[in-house]
Amino acid sequence: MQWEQVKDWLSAARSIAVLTGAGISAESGIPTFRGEGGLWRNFRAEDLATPQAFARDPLLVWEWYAWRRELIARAEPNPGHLALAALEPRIPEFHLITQNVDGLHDRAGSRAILKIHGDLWDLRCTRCQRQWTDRSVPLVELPPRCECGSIARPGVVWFGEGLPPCVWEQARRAASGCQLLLVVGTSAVVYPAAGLAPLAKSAGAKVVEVNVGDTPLSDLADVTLRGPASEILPVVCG
Ligand code: BJW
Ligand code: ZN
Repeated sequence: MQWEQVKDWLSAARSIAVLTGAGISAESGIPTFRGEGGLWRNFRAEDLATPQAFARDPLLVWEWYAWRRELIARAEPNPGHLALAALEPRIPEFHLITQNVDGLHDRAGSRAILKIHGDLWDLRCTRCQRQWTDRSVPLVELPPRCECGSIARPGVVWFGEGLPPCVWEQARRAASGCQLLLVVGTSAVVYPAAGLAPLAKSAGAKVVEVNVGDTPLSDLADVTLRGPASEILPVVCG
């Protein structure tokens, strides 16, 4: 059975990388970007998660983030996040690469987290570039402002922006050096993150996908486990 096979690979591997996307947090009650319920006021992520959208209407973009901050503040890590956190200390070389900005991996106890799309709780000044963390929900003012008086933006990566170079380099290295890449809950349509699985595969790693549906990676994966991450991960990582 495929689940047994993956369980064996996970317990034998000395070097594992995991790539997670919004699907791992779906069962914590956080909407994914592209599935059902992923829309906020009929906007797609591609309409809001861009520097152009923010320049045009910072309040609208901040309202989306304020809505998400409230949902996330109320959410708890689910058994999928917890299973990855429990796997980490058992593997000599373990890297968790996440596209998620919700911080649920941190709250589940994961340590080596590479946040390639940033962090929702970080803010950055659009003028002086000062960065800080603000976990208050709701935010005191929208859009939030820096001490210097200018508008702040969320500390996340939008379409058309580069990923944090150092974090991205570590993610690339983790994917190209691992024996097994576990890809969990991502539609694998957003680059460069979606390129990590082909990179791992071409470097000789096994690729295992965990997803409720098909993705462009499903054919490349050595094994695809179909179902909710919160049910599959506790079994295969256990
Ligand atoms: C479950 C489940 C359950 C549900 N259990 N599974 C090459 C080709 C084409 C385009 C490009 C390219 N290279 C770059 C681009 C442009 C662009 C891009 O990729 N566009 C495509 C959409 C076409 N990429 C970029 O712009 C990136 N930057 C870049 O490339 O810089 C270099 C550069 C700079 C300047 C000029 C030129 C090049 C940046 C991408 C940033 C993405 N940002 C966002 C927002 C982050 C902040 C925020 O959260 O607000 O990141 S967009 C959004 O999508 C977010 C996510 O991290 C990302 C991926 O989404 P994810 O996680 O996969 O979620 P979903 O909803 O798509 O999928 C959920 C999955 O879960 C589904 O498969 C479900 O089936 C599954 N699921 N429940 C298991 N219970
Ligand atoms: Zn400032």
